[in-house]
Amino acid sequence: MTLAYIGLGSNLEDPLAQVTRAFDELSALPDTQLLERSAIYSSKPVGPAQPDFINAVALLDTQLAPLALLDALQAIEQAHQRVRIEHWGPRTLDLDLLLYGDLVIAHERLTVPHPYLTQRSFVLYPLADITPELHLPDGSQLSNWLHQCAPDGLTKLPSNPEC
Ligand code: A4P
Ligand code: MG
Repeated sequence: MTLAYIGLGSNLEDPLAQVTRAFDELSALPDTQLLERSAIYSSKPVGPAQPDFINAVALLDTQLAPLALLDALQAIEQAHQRVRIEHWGPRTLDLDLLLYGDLVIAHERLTVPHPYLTQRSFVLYPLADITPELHLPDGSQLSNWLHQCAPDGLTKLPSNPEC
């Protein structure tokens, strides 16, 4: 079994519902357990002008190999009627494989750690909700990256927004 961190993002068609449903779908993946969910955040878009995002991170314990896990993540994106129009553009659901154990992967379909992991507050802060003491495969500490990345435009939502 391998610990894998997944970044969830949505900014179309009820983003909070998209991300909530995606957590359930991650927990139903074969040979995989959903161990932890971060808090849910609202974030200002990085990239082209578009609606604000909802972002979160999930921690999985999985027996799926990295490319099989990517296939499974893309199948979930497809089930959310994800349409790829514009790079970094708006989307109903984006699932990024952030970390897969301590592996470093440079495959034509898959780069791990995710290339922008250390630059994005909407990834770093939810990762720290789950594993504040996390180290990246190169030995660097999540907490050091966090201190270099201000949480600009990032808002933690109350755990039960209905309350
Ligand atoms: N791919 C390679 N490595 C990975 C990986 N580690 N995880 C490949 C997932 N996919 C990976 O992705 C394009 C291809 O990347 C996939 O076919 C896969 O084989 P995509 O999701 O179709 O395209 P994209 O999302 O437009 O591009 P990219 O580079 O993945 O963008 P990001 O990094 O996902 O950023 N602003 C806020 N506030 N919140 C967000 O969540 N997200 C993005 C998209 C931009 N701005 C944002 C947010
Ligand atoms: Mg992506």
